[in-house]
This record gives sequence, structure tokens and C-alpha cells, in this order.
Amino acid sequence: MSKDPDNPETIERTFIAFKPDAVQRGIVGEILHRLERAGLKISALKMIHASDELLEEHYSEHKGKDFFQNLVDFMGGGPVIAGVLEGVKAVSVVRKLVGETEPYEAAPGTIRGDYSHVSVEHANRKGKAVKNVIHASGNLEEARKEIDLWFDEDEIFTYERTDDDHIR
Ligand code: IDP
Ligand code: MG
Repeated sequence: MSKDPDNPETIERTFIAFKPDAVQRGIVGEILHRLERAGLKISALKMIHASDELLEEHYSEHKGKDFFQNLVDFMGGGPVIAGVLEGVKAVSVVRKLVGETEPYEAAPGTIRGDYSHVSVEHANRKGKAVKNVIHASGNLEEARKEIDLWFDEDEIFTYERTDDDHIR
């Protein structure tokens, strides 16, 4: 990837989803604010009660694992708010802001570290998915797959933010 800041190739799009626990706890706005504040542009946003079929495809890399069905049940247990965020190296920037998968290990200051605390061990003992507030694509390839899976092309928008000059 080019290091030239004016090269559009450094601008990436990544997929996020506020999981049902975030929606049900009423903390979506607060968390979205953190992402916007970092300069990430909202290119798409919608509420959706995802089908098992969509979730099984979204998490296809985890098919066959012990927690797979618990994960699908959790993610389909209520509406999620799915979005596309755009920015310089957006995929890794968003993962950094989101923090580690296991809330118990996620650093303070990260979304998962600040808004959740359960351990994988606890979730597995309870037979539940780890409720960790937000999903974010793990890499560029995953981002492309997930954006394509969750959004039609005409649901994704291009526009200028007034602070674009300062953040790119
Ligand atoms: P990620 O969301 O940080 O990319 P993944 O390993 O891709 O983490 O796992 C997807 C989601 O599955 C996690 O965010 C979490 O909600 C859930 N999960 C992962 N590992 C476990 C587990 O061992 N038990 C229960 N749920 C899990
Ligand atoms: Mg993942």
C-alpha cells in the first residue's frame, strides 16, 4: 500500500456492527461518537435484524467451532446496527479502537475494554457467545467480503466531511 497521503489507495473502508448487546444497552451513540471523533467517515449505517443465513455467512470462518451456534444465536437475538466506516487505514484503526476480542483482556480506552469485561472462559461455561459490544472487520479482505454481504452498493455513500482536509 502506498505511503503517499494523497494516494487514494491509503483510504480504506471497513465494516462494523453494533451487536445486540450494544443496541439493548443504549450505548450505540456513545460508541459511534468515538469512531466519528477519530475522523472516520460514516459511509453507511442501518439497523437490521440479521437472519441466521446472513450471520452464518458473516462468521463462516468460525463454522465448526464450539461457540459457532451460540454466536449466531446471540447476533440474531435482536437488531444490530451495521455500518461502513471510511478513512486512512480504516481497517486497522477501527480494530485498534475496538480492542481485543476477549473483553477481559481488552485494554482500557478501547471500546471493548471500556464497555465490557467478560472472559471467554465465563461465556463458554455459560454456553453463550462472548458479548463484546461491536464487530469490526479483521483485515482488508474480510472488510470487502462483509461490506458486500451486508450492504447494497446504493446504500453506501460518498461525500466530503468538512474536516477532511485535516484528517487525510
Ligand atoms: P473478533 O470479533 O475480535 O474478530 P473472532 O475470533 O472473529 O473475534 O470471533 C468472533 C466473535 O465470536 C467474537 O467477537 C465473540 O463475540 C465470539 N467469540 C469468539 N471466541 C469465542 C469463544 O471462545 N466463546 C464464545 N464466543 C466467542
Ligand atoms: Mg473476527
